[in-house]
Amino acid sequence: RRHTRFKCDWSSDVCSSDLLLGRRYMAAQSFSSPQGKFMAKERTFSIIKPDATRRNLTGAINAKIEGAGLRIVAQRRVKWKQADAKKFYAVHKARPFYKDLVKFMTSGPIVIQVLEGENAVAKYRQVMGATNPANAEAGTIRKEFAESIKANSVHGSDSPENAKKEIKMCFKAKDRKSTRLNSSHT
Ligand code: IDP
Ligand code: MG
Repeated sequence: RRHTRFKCDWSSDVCSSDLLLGRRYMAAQSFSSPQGKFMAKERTFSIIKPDATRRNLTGAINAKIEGAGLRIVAQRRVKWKQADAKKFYAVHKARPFYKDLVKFMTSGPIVIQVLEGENAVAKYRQVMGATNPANAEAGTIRKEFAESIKANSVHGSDSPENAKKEIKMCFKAKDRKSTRLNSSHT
């Protein structure tokens, strides 16, 4: 094996070897809450979309994420090429908004993230709010920040299975070559 294995404290901020080693560690990890309670840990994949980075809302959105008790364990600002967006949203290929969505997601920089916490997938969907900001609940990211049903500021995985796929798709290859995640920040 070419990668280094790092000693992992599951209550700590970042465990890079988890990301690097992939699925093996993704499933049944757990961590301690600040109160010392043993909790089931889950990860989800998040994107801060171009409409939000353009308006300098990365920090405001991250504050919502952290305020909900989710931990940002990986984060990178990137600009997607057409092929990246097409691949990521391939499930929506047949939908009438697909082309426009790909164009939007490549219109500016995005911030890709891995969020971790108890029930992270469902919790983040709740913090995001409904796809259409007009239908989103008060206090959600989309209600407060989204511009439209398309430019709705954030993406969040819709199931733990898709979270794993999306994290692998967006982080693995690049981060294997990177040392950026190779520290625990504790
Ligand atoms: P989600 O992001 O809430 O999971 P999806 O139905 O998975 O919503 O759609 C993916 C993304 O496609 C949305 O977040 C939004 O950016 C875009 N989208 C969804 N529905 C429409 C639409 O009716 N018109 C334009 N864009 C849409
Ligand atoms: Mg979706």
